[in-house]
Amino acid sequence: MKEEIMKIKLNKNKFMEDYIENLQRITLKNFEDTSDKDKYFALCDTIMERINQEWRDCKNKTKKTKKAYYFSAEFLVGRSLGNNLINLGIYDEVKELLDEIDIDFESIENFEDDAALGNGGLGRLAACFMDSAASQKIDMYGYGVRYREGLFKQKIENGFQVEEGDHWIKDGDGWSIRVESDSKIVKFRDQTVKAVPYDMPMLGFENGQVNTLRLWQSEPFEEFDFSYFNNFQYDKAVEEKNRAEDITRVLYPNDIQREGKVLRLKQQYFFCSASIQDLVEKYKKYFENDLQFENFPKYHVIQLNDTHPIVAIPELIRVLVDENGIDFDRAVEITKKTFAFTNHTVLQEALETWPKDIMLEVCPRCFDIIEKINDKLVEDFKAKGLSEEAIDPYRIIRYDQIRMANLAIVMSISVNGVAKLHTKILKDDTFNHWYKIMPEKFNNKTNGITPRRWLVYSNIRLSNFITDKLGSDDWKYDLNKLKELEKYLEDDKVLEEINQIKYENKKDLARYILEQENIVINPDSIFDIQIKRIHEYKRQHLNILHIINLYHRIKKNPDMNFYPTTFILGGKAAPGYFRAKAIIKLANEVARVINKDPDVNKKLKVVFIENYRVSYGEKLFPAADISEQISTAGKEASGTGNMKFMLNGALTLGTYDGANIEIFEKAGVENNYIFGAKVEELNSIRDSYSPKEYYHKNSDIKDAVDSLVSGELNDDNSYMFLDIYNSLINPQGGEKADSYFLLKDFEDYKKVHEKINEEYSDRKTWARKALKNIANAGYFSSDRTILEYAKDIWKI
Ligand code: GPQ
Repeated sequence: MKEEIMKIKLNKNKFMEDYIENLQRITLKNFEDTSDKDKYFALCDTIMERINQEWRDCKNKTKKTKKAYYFSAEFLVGRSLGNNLINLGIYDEVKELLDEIDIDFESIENFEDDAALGNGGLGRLAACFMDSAASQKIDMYGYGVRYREGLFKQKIENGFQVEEGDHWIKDGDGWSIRVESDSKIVKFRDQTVKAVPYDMPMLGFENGQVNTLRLWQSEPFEEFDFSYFNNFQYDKAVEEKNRAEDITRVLYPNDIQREGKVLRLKQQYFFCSASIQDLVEKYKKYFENDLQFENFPKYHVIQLNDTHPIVAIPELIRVLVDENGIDFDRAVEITKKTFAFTNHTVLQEALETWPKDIMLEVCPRCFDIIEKINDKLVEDFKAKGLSEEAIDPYRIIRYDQIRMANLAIVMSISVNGVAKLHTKILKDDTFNHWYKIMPEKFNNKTNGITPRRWLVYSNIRLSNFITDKLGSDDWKYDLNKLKELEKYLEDDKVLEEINQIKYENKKDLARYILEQENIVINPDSIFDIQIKRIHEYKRQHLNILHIINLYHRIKKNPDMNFYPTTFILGGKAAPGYFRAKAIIKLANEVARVINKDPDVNKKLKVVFIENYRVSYGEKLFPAADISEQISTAGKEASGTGNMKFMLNGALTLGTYDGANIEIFEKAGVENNYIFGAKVEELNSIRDSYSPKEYYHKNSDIKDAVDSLVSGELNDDNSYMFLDIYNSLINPQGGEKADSYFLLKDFEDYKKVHEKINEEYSDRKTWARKALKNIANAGYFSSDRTILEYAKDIWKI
């Protein structure tokens, strides 16, 4: 690996010359008069110029080899400046150069808005995969949507979440190239639009590889209808333009939950159609003299990131049949060899089904094609002697609903889950009927994260420490090398250094939180952090209920032995998810009450981070002592935040769920804090579970739950706290009480917190556990994950 390393050679004088020139060219101002924002954009330009040649070389590679195409409705890239400099190997040099002309790198970095083109884990995984594929020199193209508005910005007003728009490119986009000439026409039943690609370079880590993330933007097919304009019908003239632009105007802000809206299917069909046309067109050009569509799968594998891009399957068939004269059965055979499907959750509400009438409204030809596939499937099952009832779970269309996952499973070479337990549940339960008849398709690919963004860039102190201790930075290319850090497990000086690094990071975070949230926190306290989308299955309310009870206990017993702790929570709720918003209000209200109480606020602090996002995460992960991963067992497919914490030396406080289990396996259960019921136990008690029993038997549970309705906490008459209370022990309208088993796990959670609180004061033992986690985080590099996809599924 190391031989291939190719930092771009930085000609410092030329870089500065170009930079100043760019700055003046784009602003028409003298250097002294340019703003920080100008300086940021000029820096983007100067970097883009430097990667242009390698990017072109990578795009125009003439080798006829198989390539992977990652189709995803979400790519949660975050900021690119720092990461690109890191991957080019010129981060320190550029920082110094800027310093010489009195430009503070950090302040111009803050002018970059996060590219928040995703909701959470699924979108961030896609971004980590782009980094890793380029870093592993795997030819993988990302295909997605260029939303004008990314995920909403979260404001906290009086403790409530308020959503604001995120027009992330209003001042420009320093990292994309508009490739007008590659535009495609996308036809819907009622409208025709132009899909214009914006290409973002995806840089490999110091290896000269530049892959492409191609994001499509919807524009009117004809810019302006002058016939209306000339007739003084201005409104009508712009109407079509708006209707076209609507398609990629905004990212749907639901994590997990799907929304059966026409516009959402339009978005999906829009980017899938443009991408498929792009591939077929290039293929035809490439193999002009020897065009055989049978060979299409020899050169293409399309990985479907969950159900969102599945409509690409009928679209490929449509393009082959309708536009290239291929016979239907042949087109189906070609398509079946091209796609692979990743599932990211077992929660039923995420498995997309589209009503027939919506699909007919958006892309009627795709419905035809799906119907044909379904008819053939049903016919085959009947020929094998299956009863109507036995066929039901396999039907792609049932009761006029199109079950996208079933379509993907039938039409793919591979179906994978994202952590061992998750894949097991897919096989045993969610897709068991499929697994029984096609076991060979099912496989696991445990998720990973890119160590460049999540350690090299965001935790410079720890990164330098590792390089220093290992005597080289080879670990950045092969994260398994971190294992060698284990030789320091008994080295007191090194353990002390680890604590010192964490302490410095905590001081940085404390400063940042004071700036951003106006809350003072103590870097000598335990930093216990839960950051992720807000969802009942992730159980932020378990965390908060525990904090409430802890607060009461400290208040009652001020001399109680207790290591000061700062609980930090952050995350966005889907705008229409009332209970998730209630959880945010609860966190803020508990923070308000506790932080102003002089009896406890030396020992206990609670912070709800406003607008948690990738760039805020980069400051939080390095500063955590405890990583809260407390989902109901079986519900979190994998989790990836858990891996970011581990890599940065936090200990996991977690349930036996998702990739937590693999973290415990690698780093040792004794070096983490495990609690709660396992999935088998929950399955066995699901029907008999009575949360009320736990409530009545355990006074701490009762204390915490009652505080939701006692008047101690104020929800400003929103009835939000009552809603949470009801969900736990007084279910309304057919809902099941405490379906995420908070009360069942509460006591165990409380005990494990007590253990943490006690053990934290043994600083040396703690550092040893942290080191054990860091040293064993290598497996969770997305380099490993992407290599597994390439080898096992893509065969490239
Ligand atoms: N995930 Cl289906 C999302 O972030 N959004 C979704 O729509 C679906 C899944 C997450 C999942 O909840 C996490 O457990 C995974 O770690 C993550 O996908 C990446 O696989």
